[in-house]
Amino acid sequence: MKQNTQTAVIVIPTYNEAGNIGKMIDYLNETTFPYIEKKNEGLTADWVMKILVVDANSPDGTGKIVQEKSKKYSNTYLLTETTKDGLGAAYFKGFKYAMKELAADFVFEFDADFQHPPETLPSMLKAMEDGYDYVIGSRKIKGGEEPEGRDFMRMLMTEAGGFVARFILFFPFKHFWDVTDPTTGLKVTRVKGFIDQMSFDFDRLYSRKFGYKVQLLLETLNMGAKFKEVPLKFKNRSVGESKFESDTTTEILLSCFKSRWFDPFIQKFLKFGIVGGFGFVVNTLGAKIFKNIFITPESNLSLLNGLCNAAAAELAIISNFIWNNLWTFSKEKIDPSKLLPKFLTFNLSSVITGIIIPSTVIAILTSLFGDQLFLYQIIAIFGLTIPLNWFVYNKIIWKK
Ligand SMILES: Nc1nc2c(ncn2[C@@H]2O[C@H](COP(=O)(O)OP(=O)(O)OP(=O)(O)O)[C@@H](O)[C@H]2O)c(=O)[nH]1
Ligand SMILES: [Mg+2]
Repeated sequence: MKQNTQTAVIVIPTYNEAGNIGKMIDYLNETTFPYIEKKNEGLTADWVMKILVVDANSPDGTGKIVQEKSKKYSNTYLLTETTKDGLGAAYFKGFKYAMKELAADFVFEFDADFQHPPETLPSMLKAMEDGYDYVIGSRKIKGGEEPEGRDFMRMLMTEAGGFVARFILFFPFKHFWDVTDPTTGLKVTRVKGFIDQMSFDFDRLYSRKFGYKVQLLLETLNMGAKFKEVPLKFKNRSVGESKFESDTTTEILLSCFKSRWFDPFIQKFLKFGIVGGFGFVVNTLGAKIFKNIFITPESNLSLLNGLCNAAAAELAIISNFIWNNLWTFSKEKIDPSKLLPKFLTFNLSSVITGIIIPSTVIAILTSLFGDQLFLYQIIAIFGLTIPLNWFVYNKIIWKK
């Protein structure tokens, strides 16, 4: 029978966790891993489980304890940082090490302080066996929970913060609805195709602290990860001091905002919007300028207005085409040999999406609901022209 061996590395960052880390390493090695080895909970693979502690050179001797444990358990490793560099930085170092030195197929993000029950690990491994790429523990779905006795402010921060984070990161798209706990700390990610495709340069992190969680969440989902949430019964920290800082909430929300703002899709859409807005200016101003140039006392005004608008509209179409090609879709820039046919298609589609379809709809709306031209124009521009253009540009004109 073909053997199916998979390596999972549990990355545990620590700062002053001397009261927890020894117990955690013992518990994982003596209770959790043997349970996984016996293929409980429907597991089928031979899981090689490893622990990697990334210690921020803790003054309380956390590192010493891990070193002692690594003598006892050959699957337990210590990576010591020179200083406390932030949670995100610690995970970046840990992921790199797990991939290069420990042959990881999967990497876990896991807390030393027993807030993430080790009992959750088997169900996460099972999901990975089922083909998921990214499995996260959620406090918000059925079976998940927040610890008891949390003070009101912290509860409020988690609830409101979680919702706002979700909104900023994903609204109105699919993951706004299906990611219920965007700031959860417990995760496992597939290395092949995901972790091994990421840059672990710290400078690209919007936050080296807790905020890295939301940045990586968006990035991993953007990479097309098949993701699933499993219930997380979040506990109060077992012993030791909380490293939760008063600026953590702000820092997370800022990371959400930056992650979304610099998201390639959003950047593209913003540029598309700016180019379109500029096209609108070219159209209106252009018509005025042409009129001033060509008007004479003998002019037929209706003919003149129509012609000036047509010329200005064409100018706007040309401007839209040029700027979208050079800027919005710079990564999908059209090959010079195809420029003419693409431009003609663009022209035709602009007439259809910008004039024919909206004008027809405006006419229909008027006959149905009476004369409300301005309202119908707004509906037509935002409800039809913009989405249709976005679709045509992405799927036809600048299709990769
Ligand atoms: N290596 C490293 N570990 C860190 C750093 N900051 C926090 N940690 C550890 O990472 C774990 C998660 O940190 P946080 O979730 O930010 O804070 P926490 O202390 O668990 O907060 P509570 O949930 O209130 O207990 C903790 O167990 C810390 O020991 C850091 O800068 N470097
Ligand atoms: Mg904690």
